Formats: sequence, C-alpha cells, structure tokens
Amino acid sequence: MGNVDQNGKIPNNVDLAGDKRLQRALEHWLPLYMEWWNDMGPAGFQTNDIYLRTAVSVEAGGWANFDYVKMPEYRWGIFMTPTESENSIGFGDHLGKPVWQEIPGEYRGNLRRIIVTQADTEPASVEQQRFLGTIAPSLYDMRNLFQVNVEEGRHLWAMVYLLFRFFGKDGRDEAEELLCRRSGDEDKPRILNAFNEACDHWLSFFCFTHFTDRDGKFQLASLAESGFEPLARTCKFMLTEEAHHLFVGESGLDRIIKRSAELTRETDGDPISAGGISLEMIQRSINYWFTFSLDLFGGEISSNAANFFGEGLKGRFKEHSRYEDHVMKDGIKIIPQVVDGSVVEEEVPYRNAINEVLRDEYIDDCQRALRKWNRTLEKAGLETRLTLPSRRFHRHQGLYSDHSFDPEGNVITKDRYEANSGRWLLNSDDNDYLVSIMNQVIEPGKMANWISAPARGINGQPLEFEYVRL
Ligand code: BYC
Ligand code: FE
Ligand code: FE
Repeated sequence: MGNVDQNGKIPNNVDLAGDKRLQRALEHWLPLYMEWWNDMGPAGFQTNDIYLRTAVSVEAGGWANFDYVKMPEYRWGIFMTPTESENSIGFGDHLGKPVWQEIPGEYRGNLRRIIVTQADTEPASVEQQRFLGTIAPSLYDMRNLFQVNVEEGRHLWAMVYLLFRFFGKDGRDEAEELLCRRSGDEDKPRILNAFNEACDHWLSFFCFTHFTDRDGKFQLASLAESGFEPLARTCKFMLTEEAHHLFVGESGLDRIIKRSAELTRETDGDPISAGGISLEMIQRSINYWFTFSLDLFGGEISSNAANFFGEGLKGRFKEHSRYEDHVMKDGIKIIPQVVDGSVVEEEVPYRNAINEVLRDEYIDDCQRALRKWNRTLEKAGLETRLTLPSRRFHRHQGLYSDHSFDPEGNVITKDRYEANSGRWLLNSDDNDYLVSIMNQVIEPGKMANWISAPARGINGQPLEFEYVRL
C-alpha cells in the first residue's frame, strides 16, 4: 500500500489502478477540477514556472520533490500515510474494537457530513486568495502563496477520493457540489463562515494562514484519530503539508511585526507615514481572523460533536498521548455562559463540550505564537504588546454569538459594541489602506517596504533565488 504510483493521470498510493471503475470516475472529475482551478484558482501566473514542492512519496523524511512547475501541471495526487500495524479504535463507545476499513452503515450520514465540511474549506481558501499573487511583496512570498494554493487543491483531492470511494452516487454528487459553491457567494456560499470572508491583502493572508489554517491543523489532527481508518490516514498525510501553511502565516506575521516596529521607531510612532503597517492595524487583524477562526470549532455545546466522539469518528487532539480516559462518558466541563446579563460558569456534560476542548488546545497554540511575536517587539525596543481577544468577543457561532462582548470578554451593550467595533476589528479603511500599499515586488531578493525579509529561503535556496520565473 505504501508505494506511490506516479505513472497514471492521478498519482496515488491507494492502488487506483486496481479499481478501474473508481479510477475512471476520478479521471472524469479531473477536467471538472481543472475547469474550477482555471476559473477560481490564482489569477494570472498559470503559465509561469514556480519553484514548488510536489508530494512524491509518503515516507516521513523525503516525501517532497522541489522543482519548477507550472501550476496547472502540478501533480495533484491521492496519498495516505501507511499503517504499520492492525489498529484499534482509540476512543468513544467502540474503544478497542478494530478500526473500520469500510463505512459503518449507521455512521454514513455523519461521516459524509464531516468529510464534505472538511473538503469544502480547501477550494474555498484558494478562492479567497485568488488575487494575492498580483500584489505579492516578493517572489519568495508569491511562491509560498502558490505552494499553499496547490496543496489546498490537493487536500480537496484527498477528500474527493474518500467521497468517490466510499459514498457511491451521493459522494459523486457531493464532489460536484464542491466545485459549484463559491467563497462569499450570496446564493451558493461555502459552508463555514470564515471561508466566506474576504482576504484581499497580505496582512489578511498571513492572519488567515496563521489562524484559519491552524483550525485545519486541529480539525485534521482530530480526524487523524478517527476509527474510520481511510479518513485517519488521509488526514495524517495532509498534516505534513499543513505545517508549511502555518509556517507561512506565523513567520509572515512576525516579519510584518518586525518591520512595523522598525518603522514605528524611525517615524516616532507613525509607520503609516512611511508606507508601513501600524501595530494597531495588526492587532485589529489578529482580532478579526482569530475570532472568525474560533467559530470554526462549532458550538460550545454540541450534540453533533458528542455523537462524533461517541461513535469513534472524531477524537481529540493527540487523543492517545494527551488523555487517559478515552471514553469520557460521565465527565463534565465548565463553560462560562451569559445568565441575566453576566457571565457565570456552568457545568456541561463533557462529550457535549468537546468542541470547546479542541478550541482550548487551539487557543493555547495561538497564545504561543503571540509570545513569539511579542519577543520581536521587545527586541525592537517597543513597549506595545499584541494580545489575543477573549474567546467570547466577535463570535458568530455558539453561545456567545447572541451577546455583545468587548475584547476582554465583558458583556457590553450592542450599541457600545457597534460604536467601538471599528477600533477593535479590521475595518474598511484599514483594508483600503492595506491594498493601497501593496504593490507587486518582482525583483529576486527584494521585499516590499512594509515587511522584513525572511530568515532564509526555501529548500536551502538563497533569498535571491528566482522562486517565480516571470
Ligand atoms: N460556520 O453542532 P454545531 C481547514 C453549523 S479548516 C457556519 O455546534 P458541530 C482549512 C453546523 O454545521 C478545518 N456554520 O457544530 C483551513 C450546524 O449546522 P446545522 C475544516 C457553522 O457540527 C484553511 C450548526 O451550525 N474542517 O482545513 O459540532 C485553509 C450547529 O453547529 C459553523 C472541519 O471543520 C461555522 N463556523 O461543529 C484550508 C472538520 N460552525 O446542522 C483548509 C469537519 C458550526 O444546524 N467539521 N456551524 O445545519 C466538523 O467537525 C464540524 O462540522 C464543525 C462544527 C467543527 C465545523
Ligand atoms: Fe488544507
Ligand atoms: Fe492549509
């Protein structure tokens, strides 16, 4: 199973050649996918050579091959991490029973829903990032953008394979729908809210890859625990690609913060006068994308999530190493809720609160990055610090979406919220300004004025390397 077949139209290690019907069905979907890529993928640059990595094996160390590739010729493949042993289900009511290689009939609906939701985010993000190449701050960054884009395309392939292989006609219909919905479209939007938000400049791009791709990391890690083994192994391999997306976001923001700090000092506190980005704007962008990404974990109290866990479909982050009790039938979790206008702690049955357990892990990981960025500010000699807003602030899903909160998490009136939201969240003036300073920089090794250079190039190449041949 581990061997990768590179010869067919669709590279894979799932023995597509051994299932001609399935192979033909996926080869039939390929031109539909290409049509979507040409319409909704990166605008321009489709005939340029880009220095990209392509997955060519599934071995831990050396799965990636770096070379110049034109994006439409990228080899989108279907890969699963191989298994070493006979696995058993690691959590929930079926704990210890053998993992499923086929879909258990009674869970077909829930699995389909999870896979379609995951799948939908992948093309959505490509659509959101469609125009960013034209305003890239360097060839290095442009290349990273396209790397993320082709890999999100591959993630769509990963999920579409599962739909075709395990869900028959329904799966094929869902796969078609995935190419019909459009990010931000009024009539046929993408499923989850963050994936319909505009991402029209690079401050939003880096916040998106930092905060929103990070939801991907935690959701994929939970699905990598699944008792449905083809899903688990698919998600494990996706996580190897995800690490680069998170690097792009975290280091991109760090580079903006570093440059903004420099310009803040040079201009006596007015980086905008020098065409830079202010720390207040960065804070507003963090507030905006962090909170939209919090929504992606679903409601604080969710019977869907309780079922996914009990049924062995979706576990917790690092279920095996981080937890001892893998059944959690009787536990409780404290969830602060608004009662009569104030926040009080209420007990909730643990399984129903499992979305919040994952959100906790996510917030800790975000906090870690904040500490790093604040060290960058400290080193630059500035006293300003960036923070994460409360998980209650600016929410559109779950318990807190019915109330208004300030960034510290205090209940406030709707009027007070509306009077201040422009100060707290990335606003249209910010967006206009950010778009106005972002002009494409295409000289190898050069950076736009509002961002500092990265510490090193890609795959050991120098910064001056021609990452995109224009
Ligand atoms: N927006 O029971 P609840 C990634 C809906 S990112 C809109 O609390 P549940 C990537 C929900 O569907 C990772 N609607 O939700 C990143 C339900 O609808 P119905 C993506 C939302 O099911 C960057 C209702 O509200 N993967 O890979 O417990 C670039 C009640 O919800 C939202 C996954 O999400 C929302 N934010 O949890 C590229 C994994 N949240 O039934 C890629 C699969 C909830 O009332 N998905 N709703 O119509 C899941 O595990 C779960 O579906 C969710 C929601 C965690 C998303
Ligand atoms: Fe992805
Ligand atoms: Fe990603």
